[in-house]
Amino acid sequence: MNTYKTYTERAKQHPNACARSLFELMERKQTNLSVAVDVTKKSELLSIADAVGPYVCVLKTHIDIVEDFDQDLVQQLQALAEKHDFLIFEDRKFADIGNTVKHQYAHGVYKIASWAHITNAHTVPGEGIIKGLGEVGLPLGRGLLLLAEMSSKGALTYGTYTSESVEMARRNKDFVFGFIAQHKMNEYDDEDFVVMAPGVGLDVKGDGLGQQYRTPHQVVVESGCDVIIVGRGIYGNPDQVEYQAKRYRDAGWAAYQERVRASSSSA
Ligand code: S5P
Repeated sequence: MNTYKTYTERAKQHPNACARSLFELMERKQTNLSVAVDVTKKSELLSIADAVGPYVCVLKTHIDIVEDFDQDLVQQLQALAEKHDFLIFEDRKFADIGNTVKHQYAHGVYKIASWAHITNAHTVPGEGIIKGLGEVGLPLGRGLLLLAEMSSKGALTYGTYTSESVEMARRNKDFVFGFIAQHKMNEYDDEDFVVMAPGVGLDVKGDGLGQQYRTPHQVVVESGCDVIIVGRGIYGNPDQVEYQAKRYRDAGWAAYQERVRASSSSA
């Protein structure tokens, strides 16, 4: 089945509150861009977040790489999320048993669940990881993405691993609203998983460390993903952060519009 609804239509029908807010936000701001801000200084993270804020639906963090992390960083990120109207996604890639991830999500230095609207998890430990994270995240209205496919060369996330990950999502739709993946994952007419795709670049094909890049057109039109995640393509050159954010926002949105047009003309 290759028909694509608009984000607005999907917002109206989606059973998961986190997915509904995301779709509404994407349509309101006309963006399907998520920026991955993988920098190690608090001031740099905040200044990039402020510069890209107007162009993104989701700001993705790796909070544990920030050398001068403190609670004020979290408060300032939350203030920027309010100011620019974006969701915060902590790319924690949880990967342990349910009881351990529960603590990693709620406690410790970062207290991720208290500020990140979205987080993600590997499915390698089995479904207990979703149950553990859900005990913390569900009461707070948070959403979880499962890593069903990775963008890096030689990743083991394919075949049965991917299809079993989708089955886990199907059994936990109250909390899991989608995937980090490289392709659309829906198989049935009544399912609507959000796919956020990393490994997106307009100028280069890789990074020498296994990352593989595709264009927004390949990701959104050809592979049916919903959100493009772009890191170094946007913040790599400090003088071009806003210019690149706008460029990727425009490319991602044009690809989405093309997909919707193609779908409605073939319907
Ligand atoms: O399969 C994956 C999953 C993720 S979440 N491949 C990825 O690259 N990521 C993340 O996306 C990665 O951790 C980084 O934060 C971002 C890609 O960054 P870029 O600089 O290569 O665009």
